[in-house]
Amino acid sequence: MVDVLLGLQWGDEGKGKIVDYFAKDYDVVARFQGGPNAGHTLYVGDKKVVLHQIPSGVFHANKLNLIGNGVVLDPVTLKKECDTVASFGVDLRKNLFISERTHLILPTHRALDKAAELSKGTQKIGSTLKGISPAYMDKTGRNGLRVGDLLDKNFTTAYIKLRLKHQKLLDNYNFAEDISVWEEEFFEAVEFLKQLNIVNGEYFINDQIKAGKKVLAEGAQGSMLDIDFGTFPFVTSSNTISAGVCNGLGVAPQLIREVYGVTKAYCTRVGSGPFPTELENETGEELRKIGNEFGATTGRPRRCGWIDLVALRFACMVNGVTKIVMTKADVLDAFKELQVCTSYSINGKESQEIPFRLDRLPVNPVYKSFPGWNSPSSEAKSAAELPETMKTYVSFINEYLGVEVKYISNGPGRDQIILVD
Ligand code: 2SA
Ligand code: MG
Repeated sequence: MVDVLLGLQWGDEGKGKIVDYFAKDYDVVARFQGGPNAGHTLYVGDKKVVLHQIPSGVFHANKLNLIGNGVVLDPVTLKKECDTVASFGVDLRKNLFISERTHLILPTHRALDKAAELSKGTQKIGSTLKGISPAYMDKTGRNGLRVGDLLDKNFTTAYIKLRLKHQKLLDNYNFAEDISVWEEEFFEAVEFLKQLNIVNGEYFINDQIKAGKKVLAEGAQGSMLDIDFGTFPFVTSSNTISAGVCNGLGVAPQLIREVYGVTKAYCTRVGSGPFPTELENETGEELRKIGNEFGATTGRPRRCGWIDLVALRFACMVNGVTKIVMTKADVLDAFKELQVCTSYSINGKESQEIPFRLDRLPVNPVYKSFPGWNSPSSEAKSAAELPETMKTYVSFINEYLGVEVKYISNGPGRDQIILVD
């Protein structure tokens, strides 16, 4: 069986910490989409580590970690990440596996990402510039190169052929940067990658499942960034929702059991695009400051706002969420009053549905206000110790969503998470 853990908002819900916490109960942790655009922050002892492509179960001994076919993989970032992880004494040759069907991010993909973003001017998506969209375009355009191709003696020829195609596109964009240094790094990293466990990912995972092993599929970004269901075009290029697990790993839908949806107790977004509950004021700044809301990959300040139940209920629906994990509840400790968005007012009409193009409409969030807990909730060790005001806030959310918050994370520490019954 496979359990899924994914983000319900616009990413950065704190998935890394939660996967790290859940990993002890699983045998395999697998990434099924996204790539080095992800930034999953976790703590090993008191050291902060940000993972981009390696699954967040990697610091647990005897757990296997799979980078699935739905991921786009940059060998350069992977090598750097592997070096970091290895410095903690982890032997990646034993516990990291990579699907041969995983598409590669090439240096020209990064260049194309940059060129395309620049050409969009004020309409830019706010891409992390890691080459994600061009790599997925080459996948669906049936041009891309995959990890398994690295083992073919004709890889360099195939690379040069694709590079020439990319060069024409770059010339169209008048992109003049020299990427030869990136290429040098790339080929060095490729040699490193070839030494890792490259496997047939779909047999690997299904054999594990048949042998009774438990798999945790780790989502990256968030549901509202899904290529199909997110706030298109301000989205990433993969299926971030639970359906992505099936085609990103090669597992059948009936093998999926729990879908854990992670949400912050408030909301953030990094990059461009609609964000109805955004607070472009002091409260928003306070959330950013207290929550340390800066991109884990790019360092960009994240936009902050109140929790949006319209978007959350939509995310629960398309994912089939069975349990909710609420993170960063302690960030709200200092606020006297909290707002919860219960509907959108669009052209004077109230709606509880996500419209076709959220970015083209004047959307006013309708709020219900709650008293804050105004106490240091991060010290609570059990549900009984959580402030009553927090329980009221959570109960309202449970009822609205029709799915219950089962875990509340009240601090960055590995032990700061509370099971709510
Ligand atoms: P891309 O790079 O092409 O996938 O960007 C497209 C949009 O998706 C957003 N996106 C993200 N949003 C939140 N977190 C992400 N990961 C990093 C983090 C981001 C960072 O954990 O903080 O460090 O800035 C992530 N990755 C992609 C992106 O902002 C675009 O809106
Ligand atoms: Mg993140």
